[in-house]
Amino acid sequence: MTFLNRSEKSHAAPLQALIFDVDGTLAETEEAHRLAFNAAFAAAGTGWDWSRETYRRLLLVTGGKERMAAFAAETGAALAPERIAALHADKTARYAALVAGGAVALRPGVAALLEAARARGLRLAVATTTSRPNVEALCAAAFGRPAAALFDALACGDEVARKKPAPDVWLLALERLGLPAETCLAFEDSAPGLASAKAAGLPVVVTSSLFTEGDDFAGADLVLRDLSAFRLP
Ligand code: XBP
Ligand code: MG
Repeated sequence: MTFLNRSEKSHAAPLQALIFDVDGTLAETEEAHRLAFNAAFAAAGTGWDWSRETYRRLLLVTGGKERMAAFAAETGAALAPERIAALHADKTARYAALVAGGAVALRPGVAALLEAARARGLRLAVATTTSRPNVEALCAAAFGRPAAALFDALACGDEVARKKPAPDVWLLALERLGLPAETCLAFEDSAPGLASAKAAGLPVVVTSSLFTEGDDFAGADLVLRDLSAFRLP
């Protein structure tokens, strides 16, 4: 499937960069996040254990710390911010160990698309809600290289005031690329991520993922099951 050739549109700016969400887009990472959350909960004796069904619902709250706070609020178990931060730090360490142990692979078509983009002279960036250590863990496991060797710009969740669906992290990626939104193409897997990228003025390709299959992606410029059939304009 070739993404609609932007030059077919009048006054379409030439494509200069691809910007990727990470979780669910570059790789099916959310199951590893879920296991890491549950392992941290067990170690801390919280009695929490998020099923896939519960986690799918909780993913509407972007950001692991925000997600735990939302779950605590709905169960009436108020958790102090320090306790949430400590739980999240433990979860992040456990997630990195799972990824380093090979728990997560790139989704179909991702490596080939990154390579084709580089061959075309396009720039590459990341705009994700997760934290930089998690991006580094995925890049090390999937590419054997640090994130900065693969991407020209990275914008991560804790660097912005408002997480997705706010546009902040995409705007930060555009700022770091030094490019206007209309010269870039965004790749996402979730409805909050789609809303975030659209709010930043980007055209968006959505590849639904394990926890977002069947969600409403109205407004996306292209919706695919994965990137194996995607071709650059
Ligand atoms: C992913 C998220 C993150 C991950 C967990 O959003 O919302 O919170 O689920 O990672 P996106 P953290 O795919 O839009 O980047 O625990 O580090 O937040
Ligand atoms: Mg995502």
